[in-house]
Order: sequence, then structure tokens, then C-alpha cells
Amino acid sequence: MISDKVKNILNEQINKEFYSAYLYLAMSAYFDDMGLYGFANWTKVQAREEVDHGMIIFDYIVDRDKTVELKQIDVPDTDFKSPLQVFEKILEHERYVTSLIDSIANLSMDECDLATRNFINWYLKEQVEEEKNASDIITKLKLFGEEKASLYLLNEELAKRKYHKHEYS
Ligand code: OFO
Repeated sequence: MISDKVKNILNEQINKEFYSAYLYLAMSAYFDDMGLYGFANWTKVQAREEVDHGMIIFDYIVDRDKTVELKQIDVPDTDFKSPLQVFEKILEHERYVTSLIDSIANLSMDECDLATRNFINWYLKEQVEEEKNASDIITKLKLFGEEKASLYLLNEELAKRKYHKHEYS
């Protein structure tokens, strides 16, 4: 049985995941404008994964016989200055999302909701990967710099990322 408190925080998280999708789409458009199509691809694939994250919570609320409440999605920040600054924003954002997931885990324990506590483990693992992905790219951007030749090579690498539907397991 999900309490109203847990239902509310899960509904909030659907909104945050869709906001994440918006944010990554805004970044993708920025990279596209710069002609960095590989960076644009990477962030667009990430946006699709964020939609999957939101939908997994959507389905969980429905499966638990509770009401999904869709809220207004904020306009994403579009103050982008360079590829490095964008990836620093990504890391900062993903750390924030990790803190939200931690709050869901803590609340589900407080509410003795072990099913939700177990459900949210998938997101805890996912966040470790999300933070690592951003921080690995930051390391490369710092190591090789943002000169044209380095950006060209990283752009080629990021162009290879393919979308795979994220499913709860
Ligand atoms: Fe859904 O993990 Fe990123 O934000």
C-alpha cells in the first residue's frame, strides 16, 4: 500500500524526469546549432532515456492503483556557454536528481513501504551511471581541451551513442 506522501513524491519525480528530458533536449539543440552533431546526438539519446525514467514511475503508480498527477514542466535553463560548461551543468543536475531519488528511498523507509523502497533501487543504480557518464566526459574535455581537433574527436565518439529503451528490471 502506497501512502499519499509516497504517491506525491513519485508524482513529483515523474515531473523531474520529464524536466530532465527537456533540459537535455535544450542542450541537444544548442549543440546542433554549433554543428557538434555527435554532442547533439548524445544529449538527445539522454533525453529519450529520461522519458523512459518518467514512464517507469508512471507505470509503477498505475500498477499500485494510485492516481498519476501530471504537473507543469518548467522551462529548461538555456544559458549554455561551451561544451565543458554544458557537461558541468549536466553533472550538477544529475547530482540534484540523485538527491531526489535518495529522498524517495528515505521516505519509503519512513512510511514502511518496502515495495517502493525496492522499486527505487533501480534509480539509485541508474544515478551512479548518470553521474559517471557526465563526469567521464568532463574529464576528457578538461584533459584534451576544447580546441577544434579535440572537439572533433570527442564529437565522433559521442555520435556513436544509440538509444536503447530503458526498462525496469
Ligand atoms: Fe533520470 O536520470 Fe538523469 O536526470
